[in-house]
Amino acid sequence: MSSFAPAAKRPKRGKASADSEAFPDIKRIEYKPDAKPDDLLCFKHYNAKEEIYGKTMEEWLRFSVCYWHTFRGTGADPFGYPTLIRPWEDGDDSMEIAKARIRAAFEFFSKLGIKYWTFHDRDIAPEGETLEETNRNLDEISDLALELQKKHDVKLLWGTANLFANPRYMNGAGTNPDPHVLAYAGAQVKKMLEITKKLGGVNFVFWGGREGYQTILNTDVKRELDHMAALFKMAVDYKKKIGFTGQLLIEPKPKEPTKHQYDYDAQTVIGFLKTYNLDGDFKLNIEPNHTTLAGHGYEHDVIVASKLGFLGSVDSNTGSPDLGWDTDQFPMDVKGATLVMKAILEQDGLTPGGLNFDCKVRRESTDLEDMFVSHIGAMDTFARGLRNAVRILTEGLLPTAVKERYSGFDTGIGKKVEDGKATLEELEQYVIEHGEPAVLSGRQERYETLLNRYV
Ligand code: XUL
Ligand code: CO
Repeated sequence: MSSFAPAAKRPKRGKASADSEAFPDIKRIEYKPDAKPDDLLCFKHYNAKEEIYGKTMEEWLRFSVCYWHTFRGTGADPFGYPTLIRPWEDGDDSMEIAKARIRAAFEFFSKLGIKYWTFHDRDIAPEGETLEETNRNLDEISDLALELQKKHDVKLLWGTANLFANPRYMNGAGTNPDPHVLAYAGAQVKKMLEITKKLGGVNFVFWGGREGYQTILNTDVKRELDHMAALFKMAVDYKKKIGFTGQLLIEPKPKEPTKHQYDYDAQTVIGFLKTYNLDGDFKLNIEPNHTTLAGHGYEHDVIVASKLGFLGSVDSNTGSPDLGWDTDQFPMDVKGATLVMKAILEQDGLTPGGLNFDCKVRRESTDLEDMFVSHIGAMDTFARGLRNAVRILTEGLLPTAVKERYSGFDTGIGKKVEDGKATLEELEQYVIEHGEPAVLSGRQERYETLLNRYV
């Protein structure tokens, strides 16, 4: 691997002024239902203000652009240099470029008509020599972000602290064996709760990329989980102290970068929250690419989290079904989007959460236009998912079939079981009286065929 030198310096470019456009060739993206197939700079299905099932499409979908992929992604991978050379970047991590970049980002959000964005502390402002200098950088850039939010009518869906990239976090943040590192993580969370509040953020996310272990041989699992819970508890206390009213969210992921991550999947996180009495203060931010990494189907964690009352937001992306890692691709599968939107409609929306595009264009998708087309394609996919899910729920065939399947629990012995009033003796007596249960078909193919009628 020694032949892989650090990324090549980019050519120096002219600095963008505060007024010049970053995307001069692209106009505001409009809804054109009759657009020809090759007219890709428009929405064919997403019509923000259209009322459907009691809300506008914009209210159901609450799309959000993520800053780290779309404005900090370079296309670099473990084997290759950056490929995504943006005109407002010059290869330096300076405050000047941070300002040009965030201006470009807000132009991008408003040309797409996307009303929310998300970022980590370290995405928007460079780290300084000390925590104090870093925080000053963050204050300055977040002041500009506040100005741009007002100018473009864009809101912050969530903020988060990057507790994984800096080498100090290589053995964990909240789960680090060194309390000095945990203290640094706490300081970062404190500052980002303040910045998120300042920007009117409606959620705050914790994603534990380094909260786990590479080998269980050097790891005290119980102490690490206790420490992580203690850090979350401090965040809850500080949130209340400063009057931040956003929803706290945990984003499950089973692995990558760490071999085993404690926030493995939705059910694991819900168990963790209940174990540490944090279930009243947190919900989940589900990312389907993480769900598939955990060995589940695309929609599994969205549905499980929703049905157990914990679905707060969705990092709306997908993996590549033939790969076993986090490719963070734009969601383009209409069937998956239909099932996710069905779950969201069934819980009457995601508010204050949203559909955050935690996605990156491919390393090979190097045009500025690819940034737009990727988001448009994903927004149209979810708009179709929404329209399909509305038809499924309005016509009612699928939900009725599921309800019917469990109807034995609506009365008699089934109802007693559901109410927690049945005993094993009663169950035995029931079988003695009724004999062998009938064989009932699960009718999987019927359900699959029915779903296909709507997709
Ligand atoms: C990593 C991931 C993160 C979180 C925020 O897989 O999804 O970008 O969404 O830290
Ligand atoms: Co994510």
